[in-house]
Amino acid sequence: MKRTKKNRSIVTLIAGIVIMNLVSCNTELPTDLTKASIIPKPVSVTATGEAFTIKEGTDIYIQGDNEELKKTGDYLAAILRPVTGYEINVISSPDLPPSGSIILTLAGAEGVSGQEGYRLDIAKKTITLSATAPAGVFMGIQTLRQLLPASVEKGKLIEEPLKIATGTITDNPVYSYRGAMLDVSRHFFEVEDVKKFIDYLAAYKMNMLHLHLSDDQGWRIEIKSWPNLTVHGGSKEVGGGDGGFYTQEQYTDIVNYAKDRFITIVPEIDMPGHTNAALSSYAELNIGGKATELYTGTEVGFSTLNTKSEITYKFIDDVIRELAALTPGEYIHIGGDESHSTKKEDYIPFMNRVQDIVVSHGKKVLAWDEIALSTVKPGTIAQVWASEKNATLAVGQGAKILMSPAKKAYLDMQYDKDTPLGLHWAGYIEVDAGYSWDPATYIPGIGQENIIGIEAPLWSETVTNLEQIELMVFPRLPGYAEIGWTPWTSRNWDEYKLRLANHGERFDAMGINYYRSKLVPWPAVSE
Ligand code: TNX
Repeated sequence: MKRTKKNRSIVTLIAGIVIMNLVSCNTELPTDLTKASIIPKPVSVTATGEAFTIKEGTDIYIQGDNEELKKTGDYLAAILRPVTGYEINVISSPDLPPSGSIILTLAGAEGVSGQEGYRLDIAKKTITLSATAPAGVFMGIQTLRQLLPASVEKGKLIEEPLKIATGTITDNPVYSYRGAMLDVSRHFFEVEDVKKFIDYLAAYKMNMLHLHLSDDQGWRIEIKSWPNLTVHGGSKEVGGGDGGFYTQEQYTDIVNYAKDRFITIVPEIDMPGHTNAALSSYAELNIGGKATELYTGTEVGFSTLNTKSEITYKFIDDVIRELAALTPGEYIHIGGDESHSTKKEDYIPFMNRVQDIVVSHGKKVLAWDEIALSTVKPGTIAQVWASEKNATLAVGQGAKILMSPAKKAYLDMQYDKDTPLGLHWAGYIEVDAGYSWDPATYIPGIGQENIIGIEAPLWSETVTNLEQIELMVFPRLPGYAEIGWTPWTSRNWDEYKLRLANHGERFDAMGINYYRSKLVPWPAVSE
């Protein structure tokens, strides 16, 4: 290239921009709120160009006489205390808080819609987080958390003062159901691992955790009236290793831990297929009256309850009664998938009757999309995983849909052919493919008005521990969270991937073993 005067001035301009960027990175003064990498992307962000500093004496003020709101204050204080070394008191008081405070309030949430919506006003002297319900305040706290440096996630003392860029965020989700599923049947995961999983969902504003509690390989929830389900049926897992199960006390502990994070547990008892663990535990549930062997392989579709025997319905009624009593959430999931060993003429009356049992215990039914072959009862939700035809049939019967199409949303699908774990029967799902689809146009004729939300299931045939869970879940989970929260018209992979890249440091700080997809421009610092 000829060294003209014009060229030289372009070079000088570029050099100037590079230096300016370097300077702004080094000083680490967050002053432009619109530049923050928030996932899911909020509805509206405006910046005012200054910063709020957390100082000695910064306290959290609770306005509104509400126990749950107070708990959100404790939750925020527990994040801030170890990293600041300050006291961070949580004070319930209607009085005007002093300068330097963080205020959590159920008043004045102007322009905020829904229970999970929130408004975050960050000024130089105060932060005010307002919502119409404690759930919204909790969601706003997750945003605030992402405005702090990634190192906060280590939970260790940070010497420099913590600063947050000033401005206003108003936000609310598109869908009311935003969740993931964990299959604890094929491989069993301890309570502590489930709690970690819950923390990951909470960080990205997901609000539902579906636990796949029974399958051919293991029964994982204590049922006091049928104790052999867990004693025998929970004793193994895929590969032949020891299984495990949750006692009712442990299950309640999980439910409460989730509830404190505004997450609802949806328990699944899969039937009439995927029932070998139960069939092996009680001979009377089998068609021939003979108990099966425990199964530790990964085939599907070979087991069925005896749909023609009354003892089967007594069994289901007992199980659902105990489970419903332990579950504050509105849904019980009854599976219904891949019942290849149940005749269609038996499947239909069975699913009809089991829906009635769930309703008789005061709960609504969730089931895989095959439920559409039966009479879908009012309030039943069909979870679409494979069949668009079933989805259309379900909507035709007035049902709402939960979107979990395997080709897009299955967390057990490999990213590519080199992924060391996972399956690929529904295809490979790289991070961009998992993100770039719209639930409301995925199936022709099924729009947003028919859909309650999105769920990303993690099946565990190949996944045996938390580290492996993390590899399949991250970094795809934040994308599913954003699909559920942010309008399709505000989403775009090329912009999202930059925000996601900045979360690499957060994953590192949280100790998450994530897949470093080549499609995401991870910053060099988190290498
Ligand atoms: C299909 S998805 C299944 C599960 C398997 C999964 C593996 C569904 C309702 N049934 O039994 O674990 O594929 O990806």
